[in-house]
Amino acid sequence: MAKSKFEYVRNFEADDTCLAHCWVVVRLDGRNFHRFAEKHNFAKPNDSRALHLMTKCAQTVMKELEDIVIAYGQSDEYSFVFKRKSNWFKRRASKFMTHVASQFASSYVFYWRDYFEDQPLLYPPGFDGRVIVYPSNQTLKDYLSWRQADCHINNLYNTVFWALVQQSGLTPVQAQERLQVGEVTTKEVTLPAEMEGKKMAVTRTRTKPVPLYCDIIGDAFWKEHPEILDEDS
Ligand code: DGT
Ligand code: MG
Ligand code: MG
Ligand code: MG
Ligand code: MG
Repeated sequence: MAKSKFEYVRNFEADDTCLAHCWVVVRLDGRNFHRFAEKHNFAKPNDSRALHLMTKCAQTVMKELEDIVIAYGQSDEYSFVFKRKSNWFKRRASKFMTHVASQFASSYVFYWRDYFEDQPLLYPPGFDGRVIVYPSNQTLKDYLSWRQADCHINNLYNTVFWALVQQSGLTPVQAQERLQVGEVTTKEVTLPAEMEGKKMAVTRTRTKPVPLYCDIIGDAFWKEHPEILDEDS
């Protein structure tokens, strides 16, 4: 093919290839969802419509895009893990990130009415994205544990804090003292089924991502689903 004299501008493109053999994680986060939640009358602290819409979008991303082995979401964020050996778009970080973000954002608008029947969408939501590369199974599991621990800290604490203040009449200081628990640890915990706010989608096959609501910090989940981290899957 003939080349024009302008071809050289390609050399200005930065190389953003993700390091080989590493897990590639794309994390999305809703832009200014503090405001978005208020304007759309999200229930506090957890709006199940909003959380289930997020999971629907994550399932759509997993179905439409290649090589995603697990996704974990909470609040206004979702993380997507691409398999170590993925060579999708030659592992270019910008391709991973922009495809996930745009597919997720368009799904959020597309499926909005299925979840928010009586609440019109008032303006177009946006999501930022970042790419993080993890070199081992342990660092990947620690990343996911970090996000779920963040979920526990925010949800458990906020839920109980506001119940103490709004329902039991404690002052914020009294509620905070009551909830003083020292350093947060991330050992295995059993979550009450009715606790909304932490959600994750796991896929075993290309075509059917299944939403699960469970602990991923302890070993039990990873022992039950060895295929997720399987080098050859
Ligand atoms: P950002 O991400 O820097 O653009 O700004 P925000 O406002 O999105 O901040 P972020 O992502 O740290 O915090 C998420 C916000 O979304 C937080 O203000 C609470 C809100 N949010 C997320 N899920 C729910 C929910 O289910 N109910 C309510 N009421 N608010 C929620
Ligand atoms: Mg933020
Ligand atoms: Mg946000
Ligand atoms: Mg957030
Ligand atoms: Mg094109």
